[in-house]
Order: sequence, then C-alpha cells, then structure tokens
Amino acid sequence: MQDLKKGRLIIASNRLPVILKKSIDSSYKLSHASGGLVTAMTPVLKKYSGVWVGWAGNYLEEDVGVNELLKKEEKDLNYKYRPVDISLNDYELYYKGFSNETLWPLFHNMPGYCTFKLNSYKAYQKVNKIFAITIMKNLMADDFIWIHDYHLINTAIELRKSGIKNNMAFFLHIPFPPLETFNRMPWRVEIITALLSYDLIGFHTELDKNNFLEVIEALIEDAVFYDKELDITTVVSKNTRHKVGVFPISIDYNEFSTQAESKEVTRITNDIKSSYAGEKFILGIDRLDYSKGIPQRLRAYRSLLAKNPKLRTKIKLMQIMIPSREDIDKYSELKSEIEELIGEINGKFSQLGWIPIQYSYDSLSRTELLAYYRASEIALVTPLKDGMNLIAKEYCAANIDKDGVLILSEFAGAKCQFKDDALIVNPYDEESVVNTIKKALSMKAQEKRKRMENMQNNIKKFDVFWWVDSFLKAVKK
Ligand code: GDG
Repeated sequence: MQDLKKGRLIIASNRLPVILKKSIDSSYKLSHASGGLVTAMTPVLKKYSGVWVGWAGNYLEEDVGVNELLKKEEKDLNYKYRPVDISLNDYELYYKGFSNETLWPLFHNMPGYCTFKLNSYKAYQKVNKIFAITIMKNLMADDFIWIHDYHLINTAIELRKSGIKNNMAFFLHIPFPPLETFNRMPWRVEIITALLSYDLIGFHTELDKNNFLEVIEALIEDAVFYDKELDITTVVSKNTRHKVGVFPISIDYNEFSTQAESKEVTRITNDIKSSYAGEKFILGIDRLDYSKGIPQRLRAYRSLLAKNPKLRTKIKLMQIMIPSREDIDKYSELKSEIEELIGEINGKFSQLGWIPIQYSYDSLSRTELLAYYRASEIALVTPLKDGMNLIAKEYCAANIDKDGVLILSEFAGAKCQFKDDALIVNPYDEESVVNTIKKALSMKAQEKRKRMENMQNNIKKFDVFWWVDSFLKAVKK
C-alpha cells in the first residue's frame, strides 16, 4: 500500500463507523454502522494511523460520556474517533433536508424527488463548518485530509477560509449528475465552487467525471482544463490547480471470500439451501431507497411468473431490505409500495407449500449476508442509478462455488467493470429483465463458472487496497 510519507490520514464522513444508540434500559451503547462507505473505509484505516471525524449519534442533549465510550472502542485500533457536536435540529436539516432531499436525488438524476429549501442549505453550510472546526482541532501540519461523500462537500472551503493549507481530497460515493440536472439547484455555483476547494476530487466512473467537468466548464468562467481525456485531468481556476480522477471503489476481496468459506457461513448456507430444496433461489439485497429500483424489479418478477406458469414453485425471490432513512416521507411511502406489491404477488401466485417471494426488512449480520450470497443462484442488482454498488462485488467474492449469475443494471457504476461477464439489464425495461432472468435460470454450469471467475479476478485485482493506492498516488502526482 502507498505510504503517506509524512503525516497521518484524517478521514471525515457524515457518520462514524460506530454510532451511539439508546438501549431499552436507557443506557447508551455503541453499535457498528453498515453501508458502502463503512465497508470500504474500515480496512483502509486499519492500515494507516489517523483520525476519523464524524457524527456519533443523537446523544447531545444528555451527558452519555461519549468520549469514554469511543476511547474504549479505539483501544485496539491505530486510529481515533472524533465526534462532531451538532444539535439535533441542525442535523435534521443538514442530513434529512439538504443531503438527502436535495443532493441525493439530484445527484442520482431524479430531480422529481428533490426539494430546494434555503434553511436546509444554511444548516448544511453550518454543519460543514462544524466538521471543519473539529478537523482543525485534531490537525497536524503534514496530515492528509480525505473528505467523503455528498454530505461534506463544503468542508474544504470552510477549512480554506480558516487558512488551512494541508492537502485535501474528496471522494464522491454517489453519481455526479449531468449539467441540466445539476443546474436546477439554486446553489449550483456555490456547490461547484466548494468542490474546487479540494486538491483532488474523485469519482467512481468516467461518466461522473465527465459530468463534473461539463458543469465546471459551464459555471466557472476562468476554468482551464489539461489532459481532459486522461484518467486524471487537471483543472486550473483562480490560480489554483485541482486534479479530477476516476477511482472505482471496491471491497476487501480476500476478507469476503475467506469469510464466505468459514464453517459458520457454510452451515447457514446449507440450512438456507435445504429449506428451499427444489427451488432456484434469486436474491435481491438493497438498502430501502428509491434509487435501488426495488418496485421495478418486483414488477418484472411478477411478469415473469405471469408469463411462465411452469416456473411457479420452481423459483423463489428472496428480497432483503435494509432499513434506511425511514423518517423521510419518500422512503416510508416507498416501503409501503414495496410491501403492497409483495403482498399482491404472493397473494396472486402462492400455492400450497410455496410462496413466490420471501421478504425481510431488517439488518443482517455479515455471516448471514454471506450465507445468502452463497445460497442464491442469481443476484438481481438492478438499481435505477447507483454510484458503484458493492452488493454486486460482494456477491461475486462470496460465490466460492462459482455457480452464481449476476444480473446487473446498466446504471450501476459496477457495470463498467462487469459489462462482459454479468448479464446487463435496463431496469426500466421489464421485458428485458424477464428475459434475462430466464437466460440466467437456464445458463450452463460451465458458462456460469467462466463468467464468475472473470468477475472474481477483476475484483481481486482491483480491490479496496488498489482503490486507496490509486487515490493516494494521484494525491502525490
Ligand atoms: C454508497 C453508494 C457505493 C448493508 N446492509 C447491511 C450490510 N450492508 C453493507 C453491504 C454493502 C453496503 O452496505 C451497501 O453498499 P452499496 O454500494 O450497495 O450501497 P450504498 O449503501 O448506497 O453505498 C454506492 C457505496 O456508497 C460505496 O462507495 O457503491 O453506490 O450509494 O457493503 O454489505 N452489511 C451487513 N448487514 C447489513 O444489514 N453486514
């Protein structure tokens, strides 16, 4: 792995990987957060010493001894957790409001879901300033600051305003939208200017990077571009230089594949397989989110069963949904829509001893997650838009028997790496999803093996450590 030479790694993300939660007895306990960013960054910080700055949960109104709890958690780690102090009201407006009702849908090119509220934007600026202050309190001269994701775009501009000269980079975990979509945001110039406070700005795909460059060209008058067609482009504006690059995020392949082979995972995999003996098992795992295309997937599955009566009793869709952002109206409405659809499909097609969809709405342990990956013959990863999608990569890494088929949306960043070996679908095209599931169901073992091996080799080579290395190499260039 690349060295940082001098200095430490300072990471900031909206949440810390550990969050304080109130238990039934009213005491606070730390629980481990899940999600794409945490999955990717945890192995990285294990290798470097440094500080992780982020929100640690809603405890501010009470004295819960957060620092002591975090210190205990840090004991065996070579990095420290530093929580930000944000009032609940500000957090709601910044997180629920501007981050998730403005930036998330806008950047996923779903402007119909966006709200544009000035008070949310102001809270976003305020909270980003609090992040900047917390970073400054923990900063040393040679530290490298790496800010993550759409919640914290404005953190660097706040640091720069305070005279901080350290090297700063930003990685966007979600897509970057086309100009026409970005332009709808009233604060488009402020946000793009804030992004140009970083020395390096990283995206998952070429498309995201090109969208970003197009927005700069349209909104920043004096911007000049060098090496526009290369992986790393330089943008010069107001006498400052910024590198812009493509860095497709990944997973710790070895960890996932080794854990997938463990006795415990093998036992649960066999339990799942024997309880569905005779049925081909199709898996959908997603956070509850409208970008993940869950209703569209369910409608395609409904159509598959309607048009192919012989498949009934022979297949099962296991739809696992991980709770997320339920206090935002669009998410609770989506949950109801999904559960109604599942109810309708199960009501219509169930037979004695068989239901078409098994559904769960809960978080899983890593062991259970791996067992579901291993037990399923097909993974349906069909987001309407996704920065990368780590579920697709984890599914392949866990498929040690090499007998699974990945059906992947053409709108997931992961498509760039898997376009030849996954079965690529347009999730809006119901007919094509139906035909692709049929193709996957009848695929020969040899072809499955070949495709899966190719994808596994790709993830093995371009794993999360490769991702960090290529990012840090670009920082030094
Ligand atoms: C964002 C971007 C991009 C989820 N629930 C559980 C659990 N997880 C883990 C999965 C996987 C991760 O969360 C989900 O990652 P995704 O990439 O699929 O999606 P987002 O959370 O939307 O992540 C995305 C990512 O950032 C990284 O840049 O790929 O495009 O939207 O790692 O395993 N893990 C366990 N239990 C759960 O209940 N153990």
